[in-house]
Amino acid sequence: MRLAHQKDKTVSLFDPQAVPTAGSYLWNAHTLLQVNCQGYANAQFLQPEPAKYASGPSLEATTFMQPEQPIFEHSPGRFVYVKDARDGGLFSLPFAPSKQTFEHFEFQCANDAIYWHITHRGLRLSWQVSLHAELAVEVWTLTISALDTAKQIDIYPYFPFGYRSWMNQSADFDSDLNGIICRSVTPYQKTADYFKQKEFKDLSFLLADQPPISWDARQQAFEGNGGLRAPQGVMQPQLSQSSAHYELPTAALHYQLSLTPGGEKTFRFAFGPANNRAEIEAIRATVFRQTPKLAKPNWYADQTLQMQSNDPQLDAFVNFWLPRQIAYHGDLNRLTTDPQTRNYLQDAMGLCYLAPAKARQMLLTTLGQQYADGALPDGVLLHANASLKYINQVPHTDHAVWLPIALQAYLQCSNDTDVFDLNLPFADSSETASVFTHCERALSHLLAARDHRQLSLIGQGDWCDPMNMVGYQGKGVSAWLTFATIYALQTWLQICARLGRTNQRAFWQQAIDDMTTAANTHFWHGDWFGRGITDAGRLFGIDGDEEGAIFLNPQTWALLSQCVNEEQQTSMLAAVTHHLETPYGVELVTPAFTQMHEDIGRVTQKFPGTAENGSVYNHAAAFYIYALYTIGEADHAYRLIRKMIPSLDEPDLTQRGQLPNFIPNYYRGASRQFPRTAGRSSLLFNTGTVHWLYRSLVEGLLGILVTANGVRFAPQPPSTLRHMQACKHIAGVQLDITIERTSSATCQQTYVDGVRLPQNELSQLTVGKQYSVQIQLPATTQP
Ligand code: CEZ
Repeated sequence: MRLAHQKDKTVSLFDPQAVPTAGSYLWNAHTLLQVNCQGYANAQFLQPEPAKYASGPSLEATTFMQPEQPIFEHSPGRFVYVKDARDGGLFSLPFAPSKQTFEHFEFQCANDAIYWHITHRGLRLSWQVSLHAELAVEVWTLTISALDTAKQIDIYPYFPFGYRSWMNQSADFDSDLNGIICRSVTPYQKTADYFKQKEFKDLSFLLADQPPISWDARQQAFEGNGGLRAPQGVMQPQLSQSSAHYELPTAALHYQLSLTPGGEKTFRFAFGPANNRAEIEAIRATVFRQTPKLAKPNWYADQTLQMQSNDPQLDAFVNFWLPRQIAYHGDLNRLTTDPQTRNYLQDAMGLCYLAPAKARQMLLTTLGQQYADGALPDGVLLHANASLKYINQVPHTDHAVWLPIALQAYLQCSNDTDVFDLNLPFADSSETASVFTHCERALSHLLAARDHRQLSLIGQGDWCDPMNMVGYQGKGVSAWLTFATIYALQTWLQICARLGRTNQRAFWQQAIDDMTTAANTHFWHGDWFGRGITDAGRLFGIDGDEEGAIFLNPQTWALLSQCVNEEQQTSMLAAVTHHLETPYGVELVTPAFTQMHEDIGRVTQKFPGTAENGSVYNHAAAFYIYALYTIGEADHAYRLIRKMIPSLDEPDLTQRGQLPNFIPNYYRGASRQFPRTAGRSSLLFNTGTVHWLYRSLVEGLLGILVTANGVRFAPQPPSTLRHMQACKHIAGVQLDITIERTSSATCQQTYVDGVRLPQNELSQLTVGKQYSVQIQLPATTQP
C-alpha cells in the first residue's frame, strides 16, 4: 500500500512510524491548533497576545513560533487509551503515547477537521477534531465500533495540561460541568501586569458529553511508575480520582463499554481555555449541542485559481492547500499582534489574489502607521495595546521595498486606482496625506539610506533579519537591498504610469540608473554578485570565501531589477544551479557558516543548513522562481516549484517528514555538509513563500498579466506540458483559460470566445463578465 495519498481536498498518511512528524493545522479567528499524526498537539490562542492552554512538562519561555519543534514523551497531546477488558491488552489513539503498530491506520487532513481512522484488535475507531467556529475550543469526537465479536473495553481520554505555572496550578473534577478544570496563574512580577492579566484565560478544561466512571486530575497519580506507554492508572480497575494541588495537572477520564458485534458508541469532548467557571458553563452549553458550530477556514474557494494539468499532485496543492495557507496568514497574522511590516505587506500581497478588499485594508493599516518622515514602522500594530516585540525592536532597512510590490499586486487584482487618492494619517503628526504621497515618502526615505556610492545601507538587517552585523557601525551595505530598492522604484514607476502621474519620473529613473551602475561596479565579482560590503569594506558572498561564498537573494533581485547583461545572467544562473540547487530546492547560501563571523552577524551562528544559514529557505526560493518567470525560464521555474512541494512518494516524504498540505519556511540545506538531514522540513507554516508562489503561478505559469487596458496573456507552461485548463477570477472578471501546445502554431495565438486577440491582449474588460480564453502555443521538441 502507498504511504500517503490525496483526494477531494484531503491528504492521508497510512503509517505514523514512517513520517512521525507529519501533521496538519486548523484555525479560527483567534485560535491555531497544530496536531501531528501521533496525536501531539500545539494550540495557541490570541487574548490578544498568543497564549497556550496546555503546555510541555517544563515552563517555556515566551517566544514566537519556532521551526522543528522537538517532541518528547510528555509533549502535550490529545490521546485516548483503550484497554481490552478481556485480556488487558492496551493501546492508545491516535498513536502516541503507547505507539503500537495498528492493523490499519489513516491520518487524514482536511480543511475543517483532522481525522484518524484506525482498525485494531477487532475494533474500528475514529478520532477527530475540529475547532469551534468562534470559541477557542477544540471539539473532539471518538467513535468506537466492534467488528465481528462482542467487546468489553475501558477507554481513557487523556489530555495533559502540562506545567502551567510556578505561581499557582491545580486541577479537579467538576461534576456539574462534567469535566476536569485546571486553574493556574500566568506568572508575573510587575504589579502593573496584574491588571493586564486579570482578563487572561488562565483556566483550561476538558469537558465530556457523558459522565465518566472515574477520573484523575493529577499527572503523577495517573502515570505512576508505568510511564506514559502504560500508565499505572489504566492498569487499575478505576482511576484514583485525585485532584492536583500545586502538582502537575492533567485530565484523564475513564469509561467502560460493552459493544455487541457491529455495535457503536460515540463520545464528544471539548478542550480549551476560559477566564472563569461561568464561561466554561456557557461553552458546555454550546459545544454539546446536536450540531455545534465548527470552524471552516475560508480559503476563498470561489476566487482561487483552479487548474487541471498533467501534474495532479501540483493541481491538488495549488487548488486547495496553497490558498488555504495564504488565507491562514491573512486570518491570524502569524499569531502576532505586531507582524513585521515586511511580512504583513507580503501577506497582503498574497491576499490580493483571493480577497482584494482584505488586502486593501491591510495596506491602509500599514500606511496609517507610517511616520511623517516616510519611514515605515518595523511592525504593524494590530491591537490598541500591542507593542513591538522580539525582532521588531531591531531596526530594519527594507520595509518600504515591499510597499510598491504589494500595491502593484493589489492594483492588478482589483483595478482600484482610486485607493491612491485616499487620505491617511501618519503615526507621529496631525498631518494627513494621500496614499500616493505616503508611498513617495516611503520610497524617498528608502533612497535616503544610501552611502556615498549610492549603495543601500544595511544597518542592523534587511530581509535577512539575523544579518545584523554587516552594517551596524553605519557603513556596511547590502547588495540585496540595493537591487530590491531598484526593483521597488521600477515597480513604482509602473504604478505611476498606470495612474498617469509621471511628474517625478525623471527623479526616480535617475536613482535607478545610478544604483544600477553602482551595484554592478561594487558587487559583481567573478560569476555572480556578492551579498554586501561590511563596515570594514569587505565584499562578502564571493567566490573564494570559505563559508557563505554565494547567496541566492542578490542574484534573484538583480534578475528582477534587470540589472544584468546577458553574459552575467548566464553565468549567475549557472552558478546558482551548480552551487545552490538541491533535490529539495535552492539553498539560500552555501557553504553554510560553521562559526560566528562578527562582520556578518547572528545568521552565522544558526546551525548550518537551518533557516537563513543555508537552508532551502522557501521564501527566497519563491523570489527566485518568480524572477525566473520574468526572464522566461519556464522549465527552470517549474522544476523548482515541484521541488518546493513535498511529494507523496516514500523517499521524499520520509526525508522531508511532511505531507503536501503546506509549504514550510525551510527544508534543511547544507546538503553537502550534512547530507543526512538535507531536505527535512522545518514544519513551520508561517512563511511569505506562499504569496510569491501564488503570484508566480498566476503571472508566470499562467501568464495572466493585468494591464491598464485589460489582460495580456503570456503563459509559460513547462515544455513537458501539452494541455492545461485554469479558471481565475481577477480584476473583477472570470477567466477560463485553456492552454495547449499544437504543431500548427508557430507563435502564441490567443482567442477569446473564438476571436483572435491582437498582441494576445484582451482590452476593455467588462466587470462581472466571464471570458473563455484559448491559448495555443507552438509544440516543443521535448516529450
Ligand atoms: O523570521 C523570518 C522573518 O519573519 O525571517 C526572514 C524574514 O524576512 C522574515 O520577515 C528572513 O530573515 O533569526 C531570526 O530572527 C529570523 O528572522 C527568524 O525568526 C525567521 C524565522 O524563520 C521565523 O519565521
